[in-house]
Amino acid sequence: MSQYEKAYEIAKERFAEFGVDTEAAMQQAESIPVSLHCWQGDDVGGFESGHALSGGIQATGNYPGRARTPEELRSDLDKALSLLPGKHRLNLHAIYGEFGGEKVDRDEIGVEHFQNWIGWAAANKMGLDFNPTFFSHAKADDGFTLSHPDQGIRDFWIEHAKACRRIGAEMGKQLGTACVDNVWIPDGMKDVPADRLEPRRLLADSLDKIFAEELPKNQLLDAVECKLFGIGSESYVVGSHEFYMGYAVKNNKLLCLDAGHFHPTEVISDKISSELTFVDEILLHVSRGVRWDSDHVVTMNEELYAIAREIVCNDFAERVHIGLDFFDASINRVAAWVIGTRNMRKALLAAALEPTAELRKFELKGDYTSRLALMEEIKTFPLGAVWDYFCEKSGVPAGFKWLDDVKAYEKNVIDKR
Ligand code: RNT
Ligand code: ZN
Repeated sequence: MSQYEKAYEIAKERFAEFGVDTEAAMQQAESIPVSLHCWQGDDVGGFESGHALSGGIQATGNYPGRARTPEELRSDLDKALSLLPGKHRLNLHAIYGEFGGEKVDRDEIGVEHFQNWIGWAAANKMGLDFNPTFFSHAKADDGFTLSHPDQGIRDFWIEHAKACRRIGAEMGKQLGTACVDNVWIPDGMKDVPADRLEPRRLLADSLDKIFAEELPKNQLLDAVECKLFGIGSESYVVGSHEFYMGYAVKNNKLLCLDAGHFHPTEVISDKISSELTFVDEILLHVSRGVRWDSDHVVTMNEELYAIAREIVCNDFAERVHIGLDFFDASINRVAAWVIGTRNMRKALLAAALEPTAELRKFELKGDYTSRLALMEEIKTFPLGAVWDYFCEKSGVPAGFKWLDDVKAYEKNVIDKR
């Protein structure tokens, strides 16, 4: 019996005291897909040539060795995935197509540019998710895309988004699992606008055109992502929360909640049950904002636990699509993926280990004293012992040992770039 198994046997009894079945919890935590964002691997660079990252998002830091080619990115992802327990998907942006050195503009992309990714995903038994890229492009340089006053520019981006939906549907079809295609645009203003209405009217119209083509739900799910502000759009964002909430409810789209896209004291965990009262499904961009939408690596903080428990304890796993969204260029990028994704999975496990029935019993009786007491007690329950054993059982390193693997990979592969 390994030391992890020994510790697990004791932990199992602790949890059982409160009616929690640790085996069932591990199964549940294992089965919920987490979609890894490809863009942590190369600072949101992509494989088109020539345009710097724009759109008011920023990957700061200059840690050496970012992936420069699709092969390097897939190799880094393979390394990260070998250290992650549970089920995963991969979330691609349109700029990650393989264009064979040719200039293929955004309105011309097709599934052929993503066929290698589809092959890779199939080999890894993973689904793919997708995003049109409305930034890092000359036609987005003045800060407007789908809500641009110029119809020609709007039409260009509408064509891009339509192409992406078709690509997403084809990914879903080939892989046998619906692709979530998420629309996020940077449109907004640095300073107080004179007209808040017209860009929103234009955006709604562009979205209607994009979504006009019916595509099967078992191949493609459409999501829209709101934001409060970005760099250069501090005073006004066209696609605000209210805008997309309204759009999603009216048109039965998935609403995407990014943890960094609200006021700094506002949390997305509290929004999940509200949104799901009115829309069928939502997408999450689990991220960590530090003072602003800084997209720091996800850590095990209170909000991450809260997000996971809202999903697990309300039985929302089928209706909430979990995506990650962070990009840190100041640390080893593979390690960033591993830390953030292991944390997401660990939080799901913590949620599955929660004695929810017990807590709800106290709540219904109005015994808030016991509710608080138990909530505090479980914070120091032996989650770590179950997690280590869960990793060991899943065939990935338990505890801190995964870092040795990343360090070796850094030395043998990344440092040679
Ligand atoms: C930007 C949004 C968006 C991006 C990715 C790269 O604020 O969060 O989701 O991070 O599309
Ligand atoms: Zn996001």
